[in-house]
Amino acid sequence: MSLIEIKDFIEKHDNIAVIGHVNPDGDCIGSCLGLWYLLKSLGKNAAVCIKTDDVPHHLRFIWNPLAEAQEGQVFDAYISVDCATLDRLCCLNDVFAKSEHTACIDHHRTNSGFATVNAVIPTAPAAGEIIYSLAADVFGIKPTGELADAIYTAIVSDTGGFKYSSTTSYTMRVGADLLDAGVNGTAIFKNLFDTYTKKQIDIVGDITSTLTTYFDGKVASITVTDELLESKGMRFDEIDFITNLPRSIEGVEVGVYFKKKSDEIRVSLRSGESVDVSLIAAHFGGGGHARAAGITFKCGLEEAKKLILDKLAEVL
Ligand SMILES: [Mn+2]
Repeated sequence: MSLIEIKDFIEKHDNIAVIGHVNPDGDCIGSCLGLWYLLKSLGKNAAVCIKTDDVPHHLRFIWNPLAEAQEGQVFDAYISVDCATLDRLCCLNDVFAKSEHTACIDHHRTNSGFATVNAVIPTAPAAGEIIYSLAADVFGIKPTGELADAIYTAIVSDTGGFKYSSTTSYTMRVGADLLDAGVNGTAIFKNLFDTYTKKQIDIVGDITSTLTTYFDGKVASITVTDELLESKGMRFDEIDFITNLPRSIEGVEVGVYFKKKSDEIRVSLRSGESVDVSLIAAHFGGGGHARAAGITFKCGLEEAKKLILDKLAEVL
């Protein structure tokens, strides 16, 4: 299905909920917010179903609390953004599953198209790029101001600053258009990639002390527990910046970040060129992209490590 159908869908409804995924990242926050600004400019009642409290520390600069859905707010349509599966929606899962007025805007290849109207474009490196196309090419609204800032933040986040292999020449043209529209790219880059609290720098030593390599250095892992974070008075989203660290070691094909969070283990996989980690994630019921994917296990840390390392042994 195409973005034209998303346009028809939006035109048919007046009270629209925009829903992101659990553990929202920069693409999720920027894309949901971007769609919200677009819907507002089209005269729609809309809200983003992401709680202001759940917005990660490094994304607070872009978030607009006015976008947050109010308790008991009534909607007649639902659009999921940047979310690969129904059970990863950050809220309203049951309502979404039952409603016939649902749409999905996403770029995850593993997305099965769980809404009534689906625009799943796996060649887009970020959902933000799809929001740009929807605004500029389909609605004829060239993003400016807060809409442009939100989309730029989304794209820069999911492309690692236009550097991942998912970045296309079109992505760069979208970036150029957004800069022409007045986006302060330098400020957004600084907020996303170059601003740390002293606590964040201090904890890096604790985290790198867990660094372990496997399979002749082709795999490297780090492990962070909620006990460590509690002892530092920090939240998991404050250390998102270390996710790519194991993968960045010379010779490493797959970087693994194990997070022990109360009774579950979250695993983030990052790969170089040879391993499609979305297949590994999908094997365990997770999802993501070829170069970046994730899984949640309901088991102990050592068991999760064994499952992942055994699977990696098969594919390396
Ligand atoms: Mn994304």
